[in-house]
Amino acid sequence: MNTLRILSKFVLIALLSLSSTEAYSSDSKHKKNKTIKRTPAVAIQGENVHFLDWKVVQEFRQEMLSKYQYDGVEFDNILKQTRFVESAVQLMKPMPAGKPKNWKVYRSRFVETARVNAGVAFWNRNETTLKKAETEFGVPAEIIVGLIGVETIYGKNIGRYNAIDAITTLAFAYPDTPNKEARTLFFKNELAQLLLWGRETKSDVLQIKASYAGAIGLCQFMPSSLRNFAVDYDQDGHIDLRTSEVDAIGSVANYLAKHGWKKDLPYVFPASIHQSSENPEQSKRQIDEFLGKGLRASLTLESLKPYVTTPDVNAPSNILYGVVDLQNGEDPTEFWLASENFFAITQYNRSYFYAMSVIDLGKVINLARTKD
Ligand SMILES: [Ca+2]
Repeated sequence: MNTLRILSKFVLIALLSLSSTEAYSSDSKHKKNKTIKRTPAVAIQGENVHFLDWKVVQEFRQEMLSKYQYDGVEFDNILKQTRFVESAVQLMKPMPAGKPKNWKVYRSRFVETARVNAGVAFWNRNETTLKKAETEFGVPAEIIVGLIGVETIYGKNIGRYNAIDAITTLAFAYPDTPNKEARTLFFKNELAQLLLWGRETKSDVLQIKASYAGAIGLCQFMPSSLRNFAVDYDQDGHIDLRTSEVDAIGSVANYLAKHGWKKDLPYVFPASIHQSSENPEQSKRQIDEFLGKGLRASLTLESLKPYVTTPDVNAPSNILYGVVDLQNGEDPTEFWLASENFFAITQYNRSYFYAMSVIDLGKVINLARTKD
């Protein structure tokens, strides 16, 4: 859904779950000999810093009033009760350079027994809704189930921050990073969207829970997505991404459909890279150019030849592809040919690892479900 979450997922997991970081350690002897110390609980309550006294907040207030005719009294009332959460700022700081990116390690965190079992249960109790969403939006059940599983393990990790605290803090006190300016604009807009959402739906925004980055509900929508793409799929008169699995399913399907998902289009095919021995530099340049096409499918199978091919004979020749590289630390990089649907998932979170783990988790759950 946004770039920061590529990073935030790692940070959150690293900070909140020592046991999983321990699992990456290849030195199991070391682990046995050492008492595992739990990371201290991250403070999420925050402190009262009188946001209304901040000049930047007053400027934002003026903007809300003039641009959206937002009620000043209401604004003051909400901001008076909004707290500064230092841990949200800390969690936004970039991770120190660590081990090289490793797709297999990343995948193992998301495609694992507990999550697969929870996914099977989720699918079974929402079978009708998932079928309905598939028909209506063209998004297969396995993708929706995979995505909600990767996001929150079906509501288990929904976030315990107050959305307003986290988003306000990040809008006005984003840590000093190279992208601070862009991130500040991003969170200011999300704060505006949250306030507008509250006004439009008569919701008490002080009561909305979120991740430290302000992502809300089973599918972790930012407020702008909540306003623009969430749907009341159980038709009970309001959108509730926190407790309504049906609303979350419809909202994920709608989001993907609005971000380029195409019905019946396959997602990915394994790919082989061919470096020409006659002209290695030229072929490297060509492959790098394919890899540099960004988050979109723009190449035909014909144009990829002879540098990138797939052994899968089912790969349609009349669709467009992008070349995706999944780095595996010291081990060889995996290559895939990805369709527009793969890149639609990257609109949710701009990461190849993320999109591929959504696909893999969904497929594994689908298999586990049909096996029973
Ligand atoms: Ca609803």
